[in-house]
Amino acid sequence: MLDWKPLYKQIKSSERILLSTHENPDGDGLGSAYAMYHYLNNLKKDCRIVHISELPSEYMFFNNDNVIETYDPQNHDTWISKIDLALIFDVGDFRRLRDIGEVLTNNRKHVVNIDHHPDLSDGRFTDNFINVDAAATGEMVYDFLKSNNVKLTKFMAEGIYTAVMTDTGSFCYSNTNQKCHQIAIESIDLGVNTSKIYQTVYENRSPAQVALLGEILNNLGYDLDGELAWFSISQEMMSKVGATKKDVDGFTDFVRSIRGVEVAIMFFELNSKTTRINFRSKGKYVINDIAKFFDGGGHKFASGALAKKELSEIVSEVLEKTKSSIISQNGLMK
Ligand SMILES: [Mn+2]
Repeated sequence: MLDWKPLYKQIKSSERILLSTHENPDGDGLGSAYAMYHYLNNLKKDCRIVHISELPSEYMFFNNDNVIETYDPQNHDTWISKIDLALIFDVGDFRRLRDIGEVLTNNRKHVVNIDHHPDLSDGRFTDNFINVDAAATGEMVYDFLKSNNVKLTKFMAEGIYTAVMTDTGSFCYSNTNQKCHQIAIESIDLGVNTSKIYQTVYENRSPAQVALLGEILNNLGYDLDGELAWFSISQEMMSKVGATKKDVDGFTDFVRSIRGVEVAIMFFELNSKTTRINFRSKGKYVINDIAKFFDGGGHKFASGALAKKELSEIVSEVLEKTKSSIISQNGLMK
């Protein structure tokens, strides 16, 4: 169990507090910040949620009261220069704060990292609250609030529930624990409309996204008797169907769901020199050390990396590395 007292003290002695998460935010980062915002708001703190990316359309329900802002230097730099504290959720890597991170560093701000990703020991965080056993950062926000005997409100529960739902694949992935279900129980008790959140987040696919899924399913690669499956998304495929960057979300999980597949890998060509790699494992093989080898990181069974290499080149390197890792892990199991 983490000792949350230092964070509580820090919050108590702070007036202006910034809340943020990583670029291309997901339900966990957004929901964690949202839940914490409502707690701080109840304490009458001058707090703002400012993200580097725009709020994705499926998370618009977090913004009914217009509390979520997209970073704009003219609008935010002066305010950020005066904050007492920044709380950063689920970021994985300080660099994923982009320009917000630069402003915080340049102003020597007290920046607290609250995260369930392993610590990358980036010295730019003043304090780290890390729990790699938490299914979601939202679970950690729940722990923090509970350890301070805070009575959850419906708003806080909405944020925490969304965080846990999205990071556990709707309470299905292997990281799902008892507390996730406890959070669901409390959220329903507080009147959170859980099926509405599910629909808004997941049943909201664009036709371009489905067309892109069709393309990748026609070009899946398999190896190691079907335990390994992978696919590539080129910029050409993207423009053919009119897809955008965020349309690829969830594809790796989908490919992992194929019978017999233990590890799924996505190669996503961001431009001619950069490829994003996503690794997903069903749990038989650990894959974050492979991501680490390519300068990335993440959880044991869900990780990623950003390679400064062109698509075709990195595909063969990663496949080779992954195959030898799976074979050696198999050897250890015997
Ligand atoms: Mn997360």
